[in-house]
Amino acid sequence: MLEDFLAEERRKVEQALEAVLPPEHLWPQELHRAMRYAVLAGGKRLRPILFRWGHALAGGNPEEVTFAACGVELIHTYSLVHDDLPAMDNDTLRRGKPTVHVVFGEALAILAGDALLTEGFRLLATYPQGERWAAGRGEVCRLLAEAVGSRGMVGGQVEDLQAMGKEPDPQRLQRLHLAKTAQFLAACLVAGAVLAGAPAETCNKLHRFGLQLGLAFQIADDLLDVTGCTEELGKTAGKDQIQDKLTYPKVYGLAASWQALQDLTGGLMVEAGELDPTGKLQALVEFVGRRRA
Ligand code: GRG
Repeated sequence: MLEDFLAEERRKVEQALEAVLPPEHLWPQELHRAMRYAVLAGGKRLRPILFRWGHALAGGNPEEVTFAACGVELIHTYSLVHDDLPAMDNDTLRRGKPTVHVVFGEALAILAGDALLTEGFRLLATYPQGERWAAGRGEVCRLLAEAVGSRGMVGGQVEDLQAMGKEPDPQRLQRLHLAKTAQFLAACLVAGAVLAGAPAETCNKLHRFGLQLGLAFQIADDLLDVTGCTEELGKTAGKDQIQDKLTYPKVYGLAASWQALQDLTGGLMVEAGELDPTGKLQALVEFVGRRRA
């Protein structure tokens, strides 16, 4: 049931991504090829799925927000393309394929990332179409801009780079994980709910839940970097240790990090059951807790 639900969600998102991405035969062809290569290379599609489920939980029809949800996947993919650049993590493998700068060159990778970020916000500002969604679209753009800007993901990326090689610091780690990963995931869930006209109380509840889910997601990511293999992850394993990144295992060790992940997902399962009696949010929590890639 869990696998079927997530597979079906992914299928719908992939289909919509295919439709919203600029076609390769249109000028500028090389840029569009790079954008499509990055986005259609695969990935879990967790952020658009959270967006759709935030909408469903607040009483909306998720099919109405799929194009908007594609916006967050484009924004996410821009961050991966830029993160892999030589000036940042300098990685050659992502989603099981050579990274964008390896295939298209560094300049085009920078520009493809820029275009994906811009196009992502264009989708959020455009969909769903129609006057009755206008206020919701504006609010969604605002809250996502906050989550991925200097006080969110980009700030987290700066902290990530600056914390390399420094002493383990639990407070800094928490701030880094919240900013780099959790705020964006939480904002995706809330954005869907905002488009369904959810009251502030519901949005706040989903935001708190999304932040915890984001922390669990990032702890799992830190653990997978140590325990996963490159083939399964689709990206180079063991890089955090090589680059001496500030991670959960670095601060707490492996056993305590596993325990923290179990504790967090245990609490999230209970909350997810309360927020969503259909069990689909619980399916997402379970996926985050036991993912292998
Ligand atoms: C370059 C502005 C800028 C930000 C980069 C997202 C990010 C910040 C860096 C990527 C590296 C990383 C470990 C980030 C933490 C968030 C995270 C685990 C991203 C990977 O997301 P997944 O696992 O990727 O959802 P897929 O490929 O499944 O979509």
